[in-house]
Amino acid sequence: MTAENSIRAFVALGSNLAAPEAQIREAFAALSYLPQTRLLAQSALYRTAPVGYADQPDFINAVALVETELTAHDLLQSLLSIERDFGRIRDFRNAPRTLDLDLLLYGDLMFHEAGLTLPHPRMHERAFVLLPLLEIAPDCEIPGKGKAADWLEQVSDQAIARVA
Ligand code: PH2
Ligand code: MG
Ligand code: MG
Repeated sequence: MTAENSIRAFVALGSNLAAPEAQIREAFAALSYLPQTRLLAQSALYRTAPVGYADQPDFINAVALVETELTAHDLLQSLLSIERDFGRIRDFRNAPRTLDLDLLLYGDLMFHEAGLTLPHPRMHERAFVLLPLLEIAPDCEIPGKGKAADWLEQVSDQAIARVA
């Protein structure tokens, strides 16, 4: 059942430590168990070269679409709590991680405060977000940025391959 006050939100998943493929598959399951939330779609897994801090292993990335009655803040807190359950240690910015769950879009909300910016401020610059996102939502619009598909060309230099 779809509640009247439900919102569709997209979540980016990433891992490059401790069996990343298994981390991402288990993270999809954890998202499906969130309260007041349904997992509507999950992308394939993608192997991606690190963007930014380069001296670390390749990542496995994916994107999930959920429908939720949680507020954006509560959803974010739930994602951070799943990261902790998966043993995430916050060493330094962009450090290797067992699991990173980033809230990309929460309906068409545009919002900014310390700790939460929507849409995610770097999502349109990252092939590891755009490709899995477009796989499950080809017509996706990024509020303030336009069609997600129109940003693909600008990330064509970033290495990414769908996991068989
Ligand atoms: N996450 C980052 C920085 N760089 N690169 C890849 N390939 N995948 C990621 O998930 C990723 C990254 C910050 O969260
Ligand atoms: Mg991230
Ligand atoms: Mg994060």
